[in-house]
Amino acid sequence: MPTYQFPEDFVWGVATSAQQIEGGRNAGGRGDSVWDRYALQEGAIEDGSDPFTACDHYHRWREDVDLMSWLGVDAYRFSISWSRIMPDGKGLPNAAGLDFYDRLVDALLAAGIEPFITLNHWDMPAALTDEGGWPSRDTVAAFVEYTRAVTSRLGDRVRSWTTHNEPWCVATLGYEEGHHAPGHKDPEEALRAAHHLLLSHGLALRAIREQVQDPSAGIVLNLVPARPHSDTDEDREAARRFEGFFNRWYLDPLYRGEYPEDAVRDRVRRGHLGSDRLPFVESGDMEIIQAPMDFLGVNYYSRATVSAGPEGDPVRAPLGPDVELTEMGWEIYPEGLTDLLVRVTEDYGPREIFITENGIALPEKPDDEGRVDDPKRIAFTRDHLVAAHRALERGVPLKGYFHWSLMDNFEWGHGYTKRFGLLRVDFETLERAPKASARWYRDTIAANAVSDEPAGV
Ligand code: IFM
Repeated sequence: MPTYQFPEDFVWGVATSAQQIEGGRNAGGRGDSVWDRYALQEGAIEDGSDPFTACDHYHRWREDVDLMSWLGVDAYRFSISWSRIMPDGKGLPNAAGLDFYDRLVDALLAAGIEPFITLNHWDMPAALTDEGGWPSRDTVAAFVEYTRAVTSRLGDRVRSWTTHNEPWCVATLGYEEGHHAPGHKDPEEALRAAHHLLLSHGLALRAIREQVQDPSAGIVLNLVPARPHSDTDEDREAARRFEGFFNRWYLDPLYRGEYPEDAVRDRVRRGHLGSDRLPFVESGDMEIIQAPMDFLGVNYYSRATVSAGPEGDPVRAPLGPDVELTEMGWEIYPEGLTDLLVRVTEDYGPREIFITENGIALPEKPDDEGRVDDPKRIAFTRDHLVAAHRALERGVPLKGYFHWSLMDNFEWGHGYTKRFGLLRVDFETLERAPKASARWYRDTIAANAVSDEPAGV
């Protein structure tokens, strides 16, 4: 069985986000976020739940740091709750909110775990949504103000900064498809939201560089390769359109300073734009967006198989019974990770890449002693690590891997019905317990290697 040894300085980590684990809805002066408010809408969350307590990490963070020490991770990717720092969206930062992260960062550093901070993992203050949210250009300044508040407090100890997590989700799911907060269905709003996310990224990057010594700063994108369902011209064209809006709409501005022409034409044809002159782009914006980044974070879960729907636009094609799916209904396709990383490297030349999320939701039942045996998560993670290693062999500047997620948590519109954690969380008692996959990941980190053998299963 081959063993895949990772470079000495490869960063092994786990990831979470504030809204999904913290709870402490109004503790320490926190204001409501757009997701707190959205969760209260009838039918918004599959199981009728809310993120108000979540994993109660706000009160149990010490235990969580201890569990990460036990896992042996080098780094912890977490996000700051924007509404804990800026309860009203603007104005003076909330000192108690900053204190919380100050303590967390110190505890992580004391445990030898490097903090990788994300500033926006979807939970903007509800007060800013009232003023227009991401479709409003004013939100850009509010985000930069918030960035300054956080970096001026933590920038002396934290080197790694991510501006936004998965801006496609914020713009498209939040403002076009309405599956995420704030639940709007307006494609034109979504395009403006996407632009303001990108613009605020560029300006926040400047703020980070001004306030952090020797920063490593970037953005995290969820990239989804598209496979045409058949070899017809129509399905191939549908795949082009899918990737144009999902992946290149973000990668092209960030690395080339322009929106992809073909994808812009698609939007004009669909009536989402009046012409190929994007009305929300002002002079100088694209230079700001294109500011060089230290790293690109890639979240990879699956690929999309698409066919041509009405007017040739992409629709998800039904998958055959032989295709293995996760509990989210996503195809398990590790090879796609190698191809994606190689393609992004060739097309855009990022200085460094981190896999900032990768993981699997599974239906799980603990045994009588509360233990969860999750061989499928072990196999999934092992196969994706092998795929990551293949990308390294092909020259991809891959620097680390963060498993999503440290623990079961609030999976947005799915509530608590989808479990992604290495640690099982009992949402009645809030107790955490390592699953078999956590022990396997611990051994993998210790070996700095993954073997094709079904280790620990
Ligand atoms: O839980 C989410 C995370 O917040 C963003 N990336 C995908 C994960 C799984 O759906």
